[in-house]
Amino acid sequence: MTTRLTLIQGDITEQDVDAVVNAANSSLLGGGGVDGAIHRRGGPEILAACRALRASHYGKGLATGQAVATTAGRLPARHVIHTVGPRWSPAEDRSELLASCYRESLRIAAELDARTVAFPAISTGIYGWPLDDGARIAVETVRGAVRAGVEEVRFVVFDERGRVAFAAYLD
Ligand code: AR6
Repeated sequence: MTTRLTLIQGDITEQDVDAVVNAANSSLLGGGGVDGAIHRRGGPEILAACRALRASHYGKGLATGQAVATTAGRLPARHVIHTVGPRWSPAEDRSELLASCYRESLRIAAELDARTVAFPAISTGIYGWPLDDGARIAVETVRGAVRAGVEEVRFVVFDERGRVAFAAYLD
């Protein structure tokens, strides 16, 4: 079975998929951008689940490049997979950490038997990663890491710039 890679311009919180990936930070306790939108729209159940993770296995928070799942609360999705992208650095190549976010999130999606997974353009907002490079890493990594059972990986971009950046690698 082949995994379809699709592209949608819109709001990731509105996606009717099995799992939505959150561009979180290591605290797991919320923030701006995608993270803020997911917690606002998903409601307090997600934050409660994140607090429980911090109180158990993730006392020091979630490391960059790793991923962990919680309930999706009131979102249309069933699961939120929180992953921590690297901040862009002009001095250091952190591409492998960004690729790891996509790989680890897909691994967890497969563990959850998710057939449809929506990804934002991790690190390309508040964390400052150049959009074009972020799109390239996203698409190349997902192509190389498709998992049995995952039928669709949907890249959800906020604006036209994002759409153009991802379309260049998906065509
Ligand atoms: N739906 C789809 N894409 C969105 C949405 C949305 N609702 N909102 C923003 N984007 P960002 P990061 C796009 O900043 O760079 C938070 O404070 C946005 O245009 O959400 O990984 C966390 O807590 C950009 O292209 O994530 C962390 O501290 C992309 O999603 C930090 O920000 C990612 O932007 C993570 O920063």
